[in-house]
Amino acid sequence: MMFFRWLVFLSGLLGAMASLQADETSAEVVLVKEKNSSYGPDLELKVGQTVRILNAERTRHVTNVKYYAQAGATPEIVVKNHHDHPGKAFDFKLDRPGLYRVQCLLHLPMRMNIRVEAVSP
Ligand SMILES: [Cu+2]
Repeated sequence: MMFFRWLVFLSGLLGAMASLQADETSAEVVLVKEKNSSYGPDLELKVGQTVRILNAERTRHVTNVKYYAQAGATPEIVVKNHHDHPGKAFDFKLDRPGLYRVQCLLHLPMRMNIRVEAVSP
């Protein structure tokens, strides 16, 4: 009986550790799939997270990412004319709070905003 309880405790502990690891990984890297010439809905993320853009269709895309520290600020180029080949992915890191605008050069309606919040200490 004692052994059985110990086993239940141990498997619960291992399960908790496994889910913690999975959460940490998924929190750091956020997957955005290019599909139907769209990046999907706008996102709200945190400083330190990485965006992974995966071209999940056969069409080629050319991604530009601009960073705005605040509304009306001069944009800063984060990703310039990245050729997104079908089946391939690339990453960029959200290293500051503000707005990141993702835009495809080939399909002008194809765009997405990522609002990035500072991480509270
Ligand atoms: Cu495109």
